[in-house]
Amino acid sequence: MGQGPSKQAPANSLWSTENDVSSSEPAVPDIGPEDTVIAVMGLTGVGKSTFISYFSDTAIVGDDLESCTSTLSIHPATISDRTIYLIDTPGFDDTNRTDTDILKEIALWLHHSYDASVKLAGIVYLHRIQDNRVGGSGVKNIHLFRELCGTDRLSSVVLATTMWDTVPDQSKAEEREAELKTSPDFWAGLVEHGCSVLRQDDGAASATKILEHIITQSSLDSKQEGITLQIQEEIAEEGKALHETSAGEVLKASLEEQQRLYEAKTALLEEQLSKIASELASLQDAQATRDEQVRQEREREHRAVEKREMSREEEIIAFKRELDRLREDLHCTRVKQEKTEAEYRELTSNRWPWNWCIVM
Ligand SMILES: Nc1nc2c(ncn2[C@@H]2O[C@H](COP(=O)(O)OP(=O)(O)O)[C@@H](O)[C@H]2O)c(=O)[nH]1
Ligand SMILES: [Mg+2]
Repeated sequence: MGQGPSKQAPANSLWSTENDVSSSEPAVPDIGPEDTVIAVMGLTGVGKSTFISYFSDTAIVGDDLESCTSTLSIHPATISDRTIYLIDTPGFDDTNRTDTDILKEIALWLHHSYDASVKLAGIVYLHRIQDNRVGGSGVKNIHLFRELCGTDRLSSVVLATTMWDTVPDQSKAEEREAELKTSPDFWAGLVEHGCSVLRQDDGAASATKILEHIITQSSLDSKQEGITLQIQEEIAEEGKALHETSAGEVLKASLEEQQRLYEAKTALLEEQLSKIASELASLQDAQATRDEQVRQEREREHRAVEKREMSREEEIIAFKRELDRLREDLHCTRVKQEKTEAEYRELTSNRWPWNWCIVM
């Protein structure tokens, strides 16, 4: 069914305070005002490329986790013997790109289409039936889409739910679908302004019904004006920069909310960090005090040992002195004794001194 290679749209800057989109290269080559162009939008992984692949062999279907359609691409497709162009748009919540970057690319393409008088015949907005979680990216994406569209001539916009084959409980899924249609947080406003809610639950068959519905709705438009989205008017007619458009405001609010969450988390982490740091400091203080106590205790012990050692040394010295004194005393006594003995021996010897006899 495919009709040649897909066309990649160039990425240009739109997120500036000065609206400089007019200076960018046109991003809609080879499509003219006469062509039927239908954009396929929705969160990453909802099945946009799969939807397009039923009509064109140039669509690249991603696996479950990684985002595959990283840039906007144009796919010639055939439906009921008629050639149309399906625009595969990068989904928000992409693993590799920011939402701002993606909104910028989609807005830029829409702006250039508008400038080149290429009107959208319709939009297929895909949503996973299990993605109604409040606060989840599915809901944020719906808000963005609502603001991207505005409220004008939305009868050829189809909101279609995918992944019906993965829901374990059919009745719960039907409740979710009813909630999507009736809740002002979801699609109620879009339905009020003419969008249809259909199911993409039967592969090529349901996809064909969706496109036929759009083509029929579009042909009912007598002026064949197609859809002019709010974001196209805001940029082209009102000269707004992307962040000043309604969709840009939604993204800005979501980024601000995210920033507030991060700030709160940072404050909490900083508080925990300073608590742990002060606990660590008081532990270190206690450890330093204990170290000082141990050091002082060791010093005291050391001094006591030194003192004991010193008094023992002094005792030894005193003993040595005493010993020396005693030795000296002994020596003197011995000398005296020897003298006395000698004297005694002399006294008691029988020998008379000869001069003594002469004198006698
Ligand atoms: N079970 C189921 N898987 C689907 C359905 N539609 C798409 N997928 C799968 O979901 C994954 C993402 O699809 P893809 O078309 O690349 O999503 P995109 O990011 O929106 O283009 C792929 O593995 C598809 O085969 C569906 O209706 N049911
Ligand atoms: Mg894709």
